[in-house]
Amino acid sequence: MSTYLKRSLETLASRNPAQDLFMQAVTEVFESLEPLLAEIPDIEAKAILERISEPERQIMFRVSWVDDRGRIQVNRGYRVGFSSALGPYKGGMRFHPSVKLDVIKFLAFEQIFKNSLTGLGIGGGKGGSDFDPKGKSDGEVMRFCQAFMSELYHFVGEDTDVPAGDIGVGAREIGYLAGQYKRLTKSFAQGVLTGKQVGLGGSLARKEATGFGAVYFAAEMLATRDDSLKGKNCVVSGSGNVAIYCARKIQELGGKVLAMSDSSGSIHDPAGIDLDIVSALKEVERARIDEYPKRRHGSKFFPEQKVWDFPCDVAFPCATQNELSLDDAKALLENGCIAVIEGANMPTQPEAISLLRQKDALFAPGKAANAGGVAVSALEMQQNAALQNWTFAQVDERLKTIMAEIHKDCTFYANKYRRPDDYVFGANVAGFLKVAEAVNCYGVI
Ligand code: NDP
Ligand code: 2IT
Repeated sequence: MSTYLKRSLETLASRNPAQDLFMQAVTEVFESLEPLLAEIPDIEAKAILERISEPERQIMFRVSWVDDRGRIQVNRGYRVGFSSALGPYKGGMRFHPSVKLDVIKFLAFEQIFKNSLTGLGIGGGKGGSDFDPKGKSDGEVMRFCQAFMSELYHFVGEDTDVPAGDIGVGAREIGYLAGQYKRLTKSFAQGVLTGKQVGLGGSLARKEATGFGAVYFAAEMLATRDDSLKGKNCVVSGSGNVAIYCARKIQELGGKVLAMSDSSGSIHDPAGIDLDIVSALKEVERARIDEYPKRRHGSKFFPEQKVWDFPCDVAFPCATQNELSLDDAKALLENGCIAVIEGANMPTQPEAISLLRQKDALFAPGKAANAGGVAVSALEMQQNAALQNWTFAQVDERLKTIMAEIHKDCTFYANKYRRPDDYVFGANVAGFLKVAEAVNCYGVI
């Protein structure tokens, strides 16, 4: 590793103690940049790595709210505006008990390069809270969202920072957040949040976009080996927004989804998962995945198993970070898996990625493969600004084109630097170069 890279990473680690996820995300990107450093001396001369790895702003705030039993609850809210080099901060908000600054920073950092890859003029940001929506009533979720936005509204705006959903934040939460924003600012300001319900100015196909996009990306990758998803056995981890629409598109393209999961375990259905049941359980009833076998003959729930334990051709991690370990990668490869496509953010551990690459399995990193969600968020911003509503087919067509372009960019840089099929390298370099150029053009700010 070059001394500049080494020094940058060491300084960052000492300045950000106990931020392992953030360091994991930065290390992967920085290591990809090694071959560029000699070629572009300005990266070091203009301190691009130092500037790109220090967030422009980080906001943390108290969120006090009252639960259904009249007790006062206190959570912590976050919003990290990492880079506005390419546009307003853009990225989701995560409500999950595991949320801490480290989580939000790694997500915001990844978002910079993902958003750059979309080519749509959006900077990188992320936010959230350690609030746990599980088991909360609708009224509790609403009061929490209102309290959260009562502080956040000072910092967001359609030209400054445009949040959206992530784990635990879907259209319901975005609606409550938008309502409070409207109440506090006395302005309709549709474009301040994306992922809204269609009736509130949301875009058709936003809900589907991340999952669909990941499968479009998978199709592009497989096509480079004259292959497709048709007839492929697939497993998809998670059963939330990304997982459900990933599984739907796999089925539409002729693949079979054999297993899905939630944090309590996995379901396996040899006849292929019935997504209407999963969707009813998860999107409507907010139930647990172990209910599935009660409604579907021949399927089974496995509390101790991950989806990677079931034989498949293609695997789609769509739940959370670091959910696919080295042992999981070994199990996948032993069972004949030929490709892993990340619907989630950073779900595959670095050692697992190395092994998959060594064994010539195709591997798509989240910042490329799951960029469809934020891309359609940007299309939502465009529709809001132009007071337009595009059809589902129009948005889906744009999404497909964007995913194909991202795939092309990744392979272009992978081939240019003689690292064929290295999508991690291709995505990091393609995403980085646009941001670096913009940072340089602004001068020292
Ligand atoms: P959801 O909240 O809709 O679903 C999350 C799913 O992952 C649930 O099945 C959940 O299970 C499972 N999960 C979450 N945390 C854990 C954990 N710590 N351990 C095990 N399982 C867990 O979120 P999304 O589908 O929106 O997000 C999934 C992933 O995709 C995240 O990594 C997110 O950052 C990423 N992503 C999301 C985008 C979007 O547009 N929503 C865009 C791009 C990436 P349980 O219900 O039991 O907690
Ligand atoms: O990780 C992500 O890209 C998201 N959660 C979606 C962000 C967005 O602004 O739509």
